[in-house]
Amino acid sequence: MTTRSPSRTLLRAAIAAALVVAASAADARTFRSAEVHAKDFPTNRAVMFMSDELSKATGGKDSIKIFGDSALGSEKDTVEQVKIGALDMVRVSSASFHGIVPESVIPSLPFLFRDIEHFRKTMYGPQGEKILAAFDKAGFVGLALYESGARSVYAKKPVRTLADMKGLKIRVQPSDLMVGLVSAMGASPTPMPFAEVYTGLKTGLLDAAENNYPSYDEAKHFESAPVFSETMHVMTPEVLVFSKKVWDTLSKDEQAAIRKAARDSVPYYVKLWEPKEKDAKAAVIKGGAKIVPASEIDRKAFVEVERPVWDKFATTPELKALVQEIVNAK
Ligand code: GTR
Repeated sequence: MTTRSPSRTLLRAAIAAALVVAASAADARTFRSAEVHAKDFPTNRAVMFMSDELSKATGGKDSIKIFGDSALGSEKDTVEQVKIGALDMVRVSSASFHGIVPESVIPSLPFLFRDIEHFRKTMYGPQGEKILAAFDKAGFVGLALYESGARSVYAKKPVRTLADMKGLKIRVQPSDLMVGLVSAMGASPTPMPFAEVYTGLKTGLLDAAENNYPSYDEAKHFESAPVFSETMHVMTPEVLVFSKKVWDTLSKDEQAAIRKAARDSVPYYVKLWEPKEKDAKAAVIKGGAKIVPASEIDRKAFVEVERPVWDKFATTPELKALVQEIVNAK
């Protein structure tokens, strides 16, 4: 007489269940993305939104996991990982691509944009599309640009004139353009990753840095560099890129779903960014920072010394034409 052992039935059921999980796990993809900011920062939240949209569009198959707070390294490190396909995606400042994608330099030309409207019209329009498309030949898929406000100088002392910049040891993003930009102001640039700036300022290795209000607040740079002078010298966009190596393994439908989710994250991001800038400004003032308003900056003199920087970095006829297109956009 053979009796079916209950433990064998259970085992079968368990194996069957495991196979179902394995099958869907093989199909499902969780793309890994890197980020230097903390979880609630607008760039991070925009990619979380993108992940939800992507998941909806693929019936729960694809999603994105973000490694924030520079957990996977500096922006330069993570861009290299994306290049070789060790990492699927990254959200960085487009300054991290200055040495890799020549077109990415253009929106970082000092004093290029007249205001945020001019930035939006061009960077969320045809010129932004051109810049994103240019990532392709460098082995990346450019998915979206996001505004990042204007970057300004902060130090222990106010900066109103070029004389105030003279000899200032100032941290810049690792980019030749950023080195050229602050050198033209008479300061002494030190390129270093974002995560190291807090200690650099604290120990006195640096006198100053430059960034927007939300980063100044988040990274607590105001503790050691409590005077924020609204020089507003550059409006470098953030960029979201996918690894071309990984991209080429995806189906056309998946690629389209990723592109759409990234695109749809832009208006979502802008809605978060606007109040974030205001809240961050209020928070740093509360934390003891002093603001030198834009009206007190000798902007004309700053603009003048930066003109040669445009010629130095917009070198080819194509790049010059892109600059003209942006300048002419009304
Ligand atoms: C921020 C930007 C970061 C990072 C940082 C920096 O504004 O969001 O991606 O580039 O600046 O200065 O390193």
